[in-house]
Amino acid sequence: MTVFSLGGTIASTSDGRSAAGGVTPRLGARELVEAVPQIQEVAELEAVAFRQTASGDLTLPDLVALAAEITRRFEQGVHGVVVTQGTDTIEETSFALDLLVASDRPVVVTGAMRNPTLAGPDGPANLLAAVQVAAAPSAVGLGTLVVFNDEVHAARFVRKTHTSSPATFRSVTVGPVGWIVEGRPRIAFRLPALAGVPYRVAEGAVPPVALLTSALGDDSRLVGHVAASGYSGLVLEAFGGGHVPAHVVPALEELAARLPVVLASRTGGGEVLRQTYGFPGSERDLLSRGLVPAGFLDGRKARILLSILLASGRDLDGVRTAFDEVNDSVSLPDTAPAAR
Ligand code: DAS
Repeated sequence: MTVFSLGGTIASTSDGRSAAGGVTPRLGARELVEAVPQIQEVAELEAVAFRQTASGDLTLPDLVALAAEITRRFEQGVHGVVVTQGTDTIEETSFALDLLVASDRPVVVTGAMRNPTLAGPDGPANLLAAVQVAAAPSAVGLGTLVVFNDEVHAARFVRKTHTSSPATFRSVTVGPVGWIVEGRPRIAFRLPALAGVPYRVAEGAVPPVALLTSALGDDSRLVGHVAASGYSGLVLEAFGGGHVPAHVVPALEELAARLPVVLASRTGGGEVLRQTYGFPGSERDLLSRGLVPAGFLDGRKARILLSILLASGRDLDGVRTAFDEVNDSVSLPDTAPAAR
């Protein structure tokens, strides 16, 4: 097994000279692993200090490079990989790895909310649990997972929901796919991996994608500046099931004729509707004007997918198909009424 460290709270300590300066990422994968002797009983490990940063400074090119390293390890026979990093962006990085690593072998991302200088740091327990999951045969074929606070979450659904609680990671739409009890991972249900969708992204070449959120009373004037600002696409986190004020529709239609515009929901749970509401600015209206439905992907995850698709040269049809493929990875029971 290989553990890649990228920084974050799990790796953050003070410089030892003064408590006034706050903690910063200093510990590498080897130090993190050595602090948890129980890990040796689970797996033989290679420890790689890949980046040393706050997770908001990570970039998609960093993740493309990490995915290439992970893929190389799997080709060399490594069974599973653990990535430690800052929690602030785990919901995006884990989904990027889900898309970029085409393998059935487990990739597990974890971190910590309490740094090692505090009472009850959660990093060691999270790291041990992540290694236990990455070593488990039951984790094969599940795609990238986030293991935190003794829960196992699918990267497609998980979000950071609290600024300081160790129970910050939640998957509002589906719940955790499993948990860890007495060191044993229990997988309660299986989501098929996304590994069938091939993405070939050159390191360093990721077109910029804007993310905007609808808000009550906002005139959404930024929509009109997206193309001129050099963005290659837009993800719009709309109200509820995918709704915007009626007066925003012309600007969105105009933009969607030039760039991929993806319609997500700002709610953080469920999926964007397709065929319920008919008012101006409703999901039916917007989809009929060329916007691409994000499905169950929230705005941040939709932005990661759109960025990777544009970086791998997909056109609008290719973008549409890929959003459908990712959503179809979780099958919808066939409950639609028969056509008359
Ligand atoms: N919020 C910190 C963390 O939880 C910092 C970061 O994300 O790098 O790790």
